Amino acid sequence: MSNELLAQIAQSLVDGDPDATFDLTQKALAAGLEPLKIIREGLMPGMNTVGEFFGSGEYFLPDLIIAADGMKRAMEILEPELKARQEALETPGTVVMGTVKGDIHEIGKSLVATMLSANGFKVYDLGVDVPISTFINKIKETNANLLGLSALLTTTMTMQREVIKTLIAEGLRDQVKVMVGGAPVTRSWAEEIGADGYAEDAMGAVALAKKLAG
Ligand code: B1M
Repeated sequence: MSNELLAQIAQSLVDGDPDATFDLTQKALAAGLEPLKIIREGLMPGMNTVGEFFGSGEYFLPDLIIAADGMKRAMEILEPELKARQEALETPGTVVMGTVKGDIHEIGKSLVATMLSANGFKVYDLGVDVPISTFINKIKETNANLLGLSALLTTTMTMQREVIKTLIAEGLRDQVKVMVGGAPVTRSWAEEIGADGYAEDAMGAVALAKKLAG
């Protein structure tokens, strides 16, 4: 039953039916499925299939937009559930986070931000297409000890390096630990650009942030 529901959620994204994604997600929650399981085993596989179809030329931009709408609507009901499941924790740190300049992919970044705040971090989510100066100003303003940079495009990954270079130039590099992530980002890329860590997914980002916050 639960596997069937998760498969239906994935399929609803592939079919471009946001209403069905929303209804099925509600049904899955009502059936007692954990929100993280719904994301990992329903929504993510669906988005990955949509991405593959787009990559192979079978789907076009509107298909991506509709799928993203379905995922966002599902996240609207899952986010409060994710937060509600965490106990009140001592704040392990302050995170400034966003998707880098030139990149408007927001879903993964928002999921990471939600999971961090659900785990007690104070999170300043700057959104998408964030200029370097906005990251820098927010770090100065909030005295954040962590910076999260999301990039979903091979063409915008390089912005992560530019942000780190600017942190060094501004004398802020010792103040913040930098985490990077996003579909094309790898551990070796993180090392190459001098980031402090890489996480593959939102749970990995929480574990990494806890480690980096010391
Ligand atoms: Co875009 N897109 N897209 N897209 N899109 C990808 C990324 C792509 C892989 C699809 C493909 O071709 N197969 C491809 C990138 C190829 C590449 O460069 N390697 C691509 C492309 C090419 C494009 C455009 C250039 C298309 C065009 O215009 N011709 C364009 C670029 C726009 C821009 O940013 N300037 C574009 C546009 C869009 C939409 C706007 C239509 C839409 C986004 C809508 C939105 O976010 N509001 C969109 C979508 C939906 C996708 C796919 C299908 C799904 C992304 C997603 O939301 N996944 C995507 C294919 C794919 O990824 N399989 C694709 C679900 C989300 C929960 O996962 O974002 O990976 P993800 O986040 C994960 C991890 O990556 C990680 O944790 C998250 C949760 O587990 N993570 C972090 C993310 N950030 C992290 C930060 C961390 C740690 C972990 O620490 C700080």
